[in-house]
Amino acid sequence: MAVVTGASSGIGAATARALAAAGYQVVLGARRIDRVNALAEEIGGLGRQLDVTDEASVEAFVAGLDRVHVLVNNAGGAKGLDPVATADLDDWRWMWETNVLGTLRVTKALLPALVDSGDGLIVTITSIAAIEAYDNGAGYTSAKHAQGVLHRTLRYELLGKPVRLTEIAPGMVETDFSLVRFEGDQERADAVYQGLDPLSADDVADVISFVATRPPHVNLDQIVIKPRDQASARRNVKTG
Ligand code: 8X3
Repeated sequence: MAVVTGASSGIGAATARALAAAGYQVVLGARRIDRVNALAEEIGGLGRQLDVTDEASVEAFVAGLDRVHVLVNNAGGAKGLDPVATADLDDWRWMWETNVLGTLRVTKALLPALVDSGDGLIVTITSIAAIEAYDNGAGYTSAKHAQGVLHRTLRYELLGKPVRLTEIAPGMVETDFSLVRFEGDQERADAVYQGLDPLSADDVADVISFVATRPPHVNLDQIVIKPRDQASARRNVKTG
């Protein structure tokens, strides 16, 4: 069984599809229950409502999931692109709650089921923002760094237990990521990906499916995946 958070759209939805195609029974979690149910039906999986910022919601989500082979921590995102000098505290709170504490809550709750499976895998979708800092991005880069460190710490703490850990750190992927970051401003979101060839959610899901189908002794620790047109968070074919 594979569990995917943030499975209603983007990388999460594409990953749920890819893991189902690889033969997994997939449990899809997201706040938008109609969307996860529709996708679950399409791929023969199970949709369940999940708000990773809410302890009770996480508890209800994991109830009855006793043996989990794969957990994909995908729920998260960015809000705003502001310099530290004018940082919006609510945006920061949202980013830390979803990316960092959300990953912590779900991972903690499913850890016993992952160990009990005898061959567990935790895939956490961070970002190149978990590795680099960039101007106006501190709310997001700090949250992604923290999420990355949480995940990498577990790699040490679980040594000797039958659980693998893979961090996937994508660069530009065309999903509704920028639409959320810019609060629904479609023009501004589109401009991010115009003039270059970004990754698609399927490109990333393909790699996650590869990771999940390696034999149990093979641990892909960290995978950075960017479009050819992007060399770093701050440099792409448009910026030069
Ligand atoms: C987002 C990475 O390169 O779009 O996680 O800022 S990038």
